[in-house]
Amino acid sequence: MAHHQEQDNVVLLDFWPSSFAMRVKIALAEKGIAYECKQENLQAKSSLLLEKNPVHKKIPVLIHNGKPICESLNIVQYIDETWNHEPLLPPSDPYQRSQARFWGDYIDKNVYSIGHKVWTVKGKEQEEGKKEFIECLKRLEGELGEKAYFGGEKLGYVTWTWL
Ligand SMILES: N[C@@H](CCC(=O)N[C@@H](CS)C(=O)NCC(=O)O)C(=O)O
Repeated sequence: MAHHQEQDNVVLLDFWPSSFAMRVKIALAEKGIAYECKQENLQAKSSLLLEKNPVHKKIPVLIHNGKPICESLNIVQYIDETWNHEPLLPPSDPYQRSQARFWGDYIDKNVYSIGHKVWTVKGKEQEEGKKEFIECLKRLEGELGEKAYFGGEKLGYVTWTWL
């Protein structure tokens, strides 16, 4: 079932290898939203990107009927509130919602920065990075436990992908 409404114009400024953009694409796919995906060249950013995200000048940016929404987790929440079928955040449980946002934030503060460290430095610092990365993955494994997804039986707000 497509949930695209005639009056909705949805554009995503994307960079295909980006994990931040991927979580937005996962949310749009879960909701069945039709959208136009525009690839950015981050070495030569489009004037559309600079206009729609003048603060950070980063992808992903969702442009819904001309209005920009920036920062991937913020975008996922916007998608969840705008197309509220198949909720990603549990609508009736503020505690569960807080936990999902906590782990989304944990991933942003740890997984990306530590992973980046492992790939961009060498020697002792890289070894430290590897240790930190394993600790971080163990922490996430612990939270996931026996559940199919973070937060339970269904895919929700907390997702992460590496290429
Ligand atoms: N906190 C941002 C991070 C987005 C981000 O780091 N985007 C990168 C690509 S993966 C980017 O656009 N970099 C361009 C730049 O920093 O100039 C989010 O969650 O959306």
